[in-house]
Amino acid sequence: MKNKTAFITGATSGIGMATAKLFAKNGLKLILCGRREDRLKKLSKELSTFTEVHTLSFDVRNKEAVFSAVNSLPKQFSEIDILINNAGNAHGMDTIDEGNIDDWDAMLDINVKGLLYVSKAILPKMMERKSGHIINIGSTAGKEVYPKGNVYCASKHAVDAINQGMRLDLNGKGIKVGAINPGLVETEFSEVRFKGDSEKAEKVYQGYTPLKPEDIADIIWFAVTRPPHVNIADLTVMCLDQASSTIVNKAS
Ligand code: NDP
Ligand code: 8X3
Repeated sequence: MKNKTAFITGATSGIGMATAKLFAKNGLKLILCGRREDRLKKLSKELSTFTEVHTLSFDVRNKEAVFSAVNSLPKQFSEIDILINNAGNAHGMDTIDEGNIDDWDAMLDINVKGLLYVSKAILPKMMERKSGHIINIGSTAGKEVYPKGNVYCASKHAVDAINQGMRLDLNGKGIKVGAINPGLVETEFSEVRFKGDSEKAEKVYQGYTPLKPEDIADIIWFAVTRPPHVNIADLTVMCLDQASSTIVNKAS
């Protein structure tokens, strides 16, 4: 794995950051992405003791910015072996009649279209080299809809469909495609969903032991370290206290 280069979207927080740290400790060259430049700088400094790091700050919603960022990569970072399509969030949690249209736009533009733009920008070189590995971060929300989850669940169901479609279309091209679908993971996810209302965000994880971002990073690492003929196509993971999108045992 030491000579491989990984491109991680959403590396400034949560699952993406934990994955960046684990990859760095294992010596992968890293391209770390996110909008918050201060965090990218800090992370890059921290991980540069382990490996070479390049940062790209762009909003995945902006297709020109996505393509110009990917096309700006210095030569030593231009051959991407692993793409972790992780950037994304939920915005709001409302019934469909009360939902905020700007939240709907954000979720569909970031979680679905952003993932497509980044993949489209990175795929040509993987196709040329007949080699690559794309991991799409889906969700249990991409397998099952929960009350007030409507559009977030739709965006993650779309990730599930895109993951399947990518795998079909890239079959025979030497490129692995797979999804990791986490259940509840304690990250900044709920802070973002509830627009900075920390009390509401904390309540999501009260009374049970949620997954940690490092748990998902471990699974991503497992997926990328399988032998060449093995592709983890679709993996769903929940914490022990969670049985489905709606059933979480809060009495542990
Ligand atoms: P965090 O909020 O901790 O991290 C989200 C990351 O996405 C940040 O690095 C953020 O960077 C980036 N991001 C968000 N919007 C944009 C944008 N417009 N352009 C570029 N980057 C963006 O959440 P998680 O780590 O939990 O989420 C990561 C992924 O995991 C998401 O796809 C989420 O849907 C999925 N997931 C999360 C679960 C959970 O319970 N936490 C469960 C299942 C799936 P920045 O703000 O700097 O741009
Ligand atoms: C994040 C998990 O259950 O909050 O995708 O939708 S959930």
